[in-house]
Amino acid sequence: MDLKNKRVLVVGLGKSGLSAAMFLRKLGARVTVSDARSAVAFAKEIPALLDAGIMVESGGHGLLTFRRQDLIVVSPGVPMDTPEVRQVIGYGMDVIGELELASRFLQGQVIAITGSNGKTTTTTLVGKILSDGGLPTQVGGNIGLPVIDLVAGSTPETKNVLEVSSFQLETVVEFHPQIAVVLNITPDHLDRHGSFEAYAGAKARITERQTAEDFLILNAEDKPAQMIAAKTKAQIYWFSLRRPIKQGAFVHGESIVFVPREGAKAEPVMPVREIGLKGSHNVENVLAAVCVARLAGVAPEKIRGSVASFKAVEHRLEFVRVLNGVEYFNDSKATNVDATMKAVASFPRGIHLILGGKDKDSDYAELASLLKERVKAVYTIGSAAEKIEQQLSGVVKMVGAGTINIAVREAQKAAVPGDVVLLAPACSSFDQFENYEHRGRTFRQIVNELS
Ligand code: UMA
Repeated sequence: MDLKNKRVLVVGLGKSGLSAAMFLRKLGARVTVSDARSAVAFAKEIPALLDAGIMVESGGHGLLTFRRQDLIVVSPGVPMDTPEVRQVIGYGMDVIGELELASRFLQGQVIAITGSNGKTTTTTLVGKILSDGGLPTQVGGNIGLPVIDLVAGSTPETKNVLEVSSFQLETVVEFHPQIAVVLNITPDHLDRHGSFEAYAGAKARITERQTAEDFLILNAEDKPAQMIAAKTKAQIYWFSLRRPIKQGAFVHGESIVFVPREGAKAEPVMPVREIGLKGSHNVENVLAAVCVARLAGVAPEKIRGSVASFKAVEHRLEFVRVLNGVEYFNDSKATNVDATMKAVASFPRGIHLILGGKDKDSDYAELASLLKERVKAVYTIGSAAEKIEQQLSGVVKMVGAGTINIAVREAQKAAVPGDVVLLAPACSSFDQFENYEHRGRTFRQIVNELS
């Protein structure tokens, strides 16, 4: 892809946009970035962009800025139905995302991992197993490091382990992972995609360019994943918590086993009890990681050691502290209803649950039976509080806390030894925080200051 002297517009000046703009400029493109936020928000970035010869438009997207371009690169957070974007697509202009741009330059093997929940844990775990196994490995994508930033360090031998989101997959064209994983598909981001079908359709694009030489790893217990199986040309490896699998990984008695091809003997990999992560959803994440690692050539004994020494990723059911016999867990990354259900299901009872944030057209009533069974009280925060209180009224005790600070303090007052205080909010964080990491850090800090 020769971009020298080509006009390229980068839409959105977050992590992806900044990296994409600098990368494109190095390729000799004439780059403009456009962001809806005002210039004040970019006080740090603007001088470096101008020094690099990049034009900056802030405070909104000008329609004319979009018109005279050879290529438009949109950030994942910019919806494809943004009027300016929709209009240029209508004119037949090339509109791609940062993942697509990066994948045109990335060398080596691409291992792409998507799913509504478990992406970051599985991506981190796969990265660890492969690098412990001596393979040259890089990890990036939705996990927080734009894929563009992996290009410079990639060689034909590199294993690029990428967490990919529905937002990124929406704008792929040639993106072609040699190993793709779909962990699960449950409702999320319905405010952005419009319907569950559109969301699942975006996820399915992970396998669109795969051929019979490639591998697609799917969850045998997940119905939408089965629909993807019908569409792919890749060789399918299944994983299951509940049943034996002909080709893939499953739990057999107390152990994880892997069947390398249909008809072959199952290889023992490791006892389930050696997994140092909470919850059965994390066993699924390990099963998927085992499939990837075996397909990448890592020996079962090596996988066992890497998995056993793997600890929870920050903000994913992360243990914070125990105080007066009460355990505090930070699952700020539980940004949808399904993730919250998985977090709640990881503790038998006595849970004080902090719920709320920015709503994504979610249905919180789905939590009702699990909350009845295991949760002592819900503490609502953020702009979704009222909707949550309405949808779950009469199910469990509700405390309208408003902020995370009040929620933690109210939960501390009510909790008795043996209880758990759990931040698993089922919403995004953008109403009160910069992102879910900021929310998780705030929770941790408040908890660590409790006495
Ligand atoms: N913006 C516009 N116009 C718009 C919308 C947004 O200009 O119409 C601007 C905003 O003002 C802001 C910028 O776009 O300045 C933000 O861009 P972005 O939201 O794409 O954020 P990045 O910092 O580039 O981060 C993105 C991913 N964010 C999203 O998908 C929302 C990060 O995933 C990812 O880590 C990063 O790229 C690197 O790949 C975060 C996320 O929340 C963790 N992902 C969602 C999830 O996991 O549920 C999908």
